[in-house]
Amino acid sequence: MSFSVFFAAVSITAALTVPAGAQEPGPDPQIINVSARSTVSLDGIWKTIVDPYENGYYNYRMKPLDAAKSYFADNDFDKDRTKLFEYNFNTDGTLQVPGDWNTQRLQLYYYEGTVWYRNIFRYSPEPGRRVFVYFGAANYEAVVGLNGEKIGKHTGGFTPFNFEITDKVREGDNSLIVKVDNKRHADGVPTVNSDWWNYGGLTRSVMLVETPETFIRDYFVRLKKDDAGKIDGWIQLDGKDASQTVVIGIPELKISHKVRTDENGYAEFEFKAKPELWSPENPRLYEVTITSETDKVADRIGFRTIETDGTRILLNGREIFCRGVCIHEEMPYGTGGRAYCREQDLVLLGWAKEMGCNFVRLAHYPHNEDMIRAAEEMGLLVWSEIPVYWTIQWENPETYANAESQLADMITRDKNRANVIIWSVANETPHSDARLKFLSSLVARAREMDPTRLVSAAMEKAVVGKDLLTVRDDLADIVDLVSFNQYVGWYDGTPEKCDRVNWTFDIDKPVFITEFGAGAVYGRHGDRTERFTEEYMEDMYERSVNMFRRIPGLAGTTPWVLKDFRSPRRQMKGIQDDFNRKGLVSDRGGRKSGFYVMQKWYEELKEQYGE
Ligand code: GCB
Repeated sequence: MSFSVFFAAVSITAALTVPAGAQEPGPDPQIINVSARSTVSLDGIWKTIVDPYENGYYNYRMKPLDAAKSYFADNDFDKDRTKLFEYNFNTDGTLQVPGDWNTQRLQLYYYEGTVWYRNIFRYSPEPGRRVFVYFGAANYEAVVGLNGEKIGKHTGGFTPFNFEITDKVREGDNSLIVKVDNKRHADGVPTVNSDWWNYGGLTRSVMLVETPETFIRDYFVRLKKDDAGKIDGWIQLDGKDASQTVVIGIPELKISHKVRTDENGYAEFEFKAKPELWSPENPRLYEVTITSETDKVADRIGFRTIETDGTRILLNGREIFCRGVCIHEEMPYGTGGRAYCREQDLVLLGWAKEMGCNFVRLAHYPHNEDMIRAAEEMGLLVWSEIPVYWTIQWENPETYANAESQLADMITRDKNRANVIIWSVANETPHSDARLKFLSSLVARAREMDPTRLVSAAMEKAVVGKDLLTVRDDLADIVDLVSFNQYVGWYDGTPEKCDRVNWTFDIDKPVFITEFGAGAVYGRHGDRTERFTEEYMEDMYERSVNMFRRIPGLAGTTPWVLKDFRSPRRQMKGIQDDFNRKGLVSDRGGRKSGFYVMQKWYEELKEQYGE
């Protein structure tokens, strides 16, 4: 790709700046649909050591320690008191996995650094069976070790990764140790500045995934682009018996289609089919089985088309209005904390449904897999995003590689979900040539991996005249939507401004407002002009809705944000208390005034456009 060429010139300098310790190998290619496989859960209580100076990883010259001298060795002072050890997993604290550490231990509330996790699990390896250790996510960087050996490292806080441990796992007790570090980095994705809590830890489930020697690692099954009478896609096997006959079965459609994989374990397929289409009013999923000579995996897959035509978004050929809301992956009730399971996801998505949504923008990073699957079953369309947020290092090849691998991991995991219709490559990024190059490359990569969906980004508004607004961004020419965040009535003036401004667009693409909103404390009342009251919020939402009625080509809105969420940027005591208060629902579940304004408007739009 042109971008890689562009970066090749600067990569030598970058190589010199790779931090010490980065020599561990990266993970193996992602195994998809793990919940349908033979797995052993490693969730539960893990022993931990908080290590702010990374004593367990670097020596006093800040050189990475040999595994035998590091905490990966899991030496136990209690076993031999003649040896010098200055750590002991047995006597330190514990943390629940999955779960962030910030909300589990008061001392770790603001902590950004390294925590070591240890899980001792019993196992019985079987000949002919491969074993992988799979992490749903670890924020932000994880170095994994097993039985005293370092296995590898993964960077990026919101995507799954797996390492093969077939040759390392042993009969009986095994010690799995993970160094998780959530320090923010200027060259990271996201970078040092963001408006959400940097929850650290093993934030999603950890498990062993067992497979046959040659197994079905990945597949893409979808309605063929531009030919809705066919299903096409591909299959990727992993293992030494690469060339096999594989059968794609969809019993309800009486389909049983055979293909032969090549010497790399890869096969493409295409066959005629007329499935009932997935849509918000009929979230129809089919049982799909993929059976090779050595493995079998089952999934539930929906089929639909998504495209744009001028300013319209067409789902299955019919114009839709995306009645959405933005969601952070945070627990629905109580003190905050990263959400990690279906039950929590169902509450959040239930609130969106109650508001009248057919769409959710999962901000600003890939959410857990259950969130997407639950939304798919409930008939909620999804915008899925990577944390290329605000001002990241556009000229840094390492940063680009990191962003691209997060994008690829997100697409790999969720590409078979019918409800995901938009991949988003960024949020509110400042214009420059380097940024345009960076984001265009991400867009190209997303389209290359998945030609069947829309690709976009949350852009920003521009002022082009007195009270005349638009989007002026070269990125808008490249992506499929003119999607942008705007805060007229909150950051930009007061609510009456919504009555005055007009919007104009010279690009013939659907207009999509990916954010607007106002802060309010649930139950706080006052005059309509008083900030942080429900009255102010209501006024702002009512006037915003009236403004939206005048926006030509508007095809979707996702107010910011479903629920109050924790952010260290929100410091005003008594009002914010470390929460961004733009939630339509409070941190404890109270519906605020804006919720009902949106509910009413979405009811109207439902009548106009249908579900
Ligand atoms: C934005 C950001 C979002 C913030 C929000 C706010 O534009 O995209 O992440 O939380 O504004 O509340 O300021």
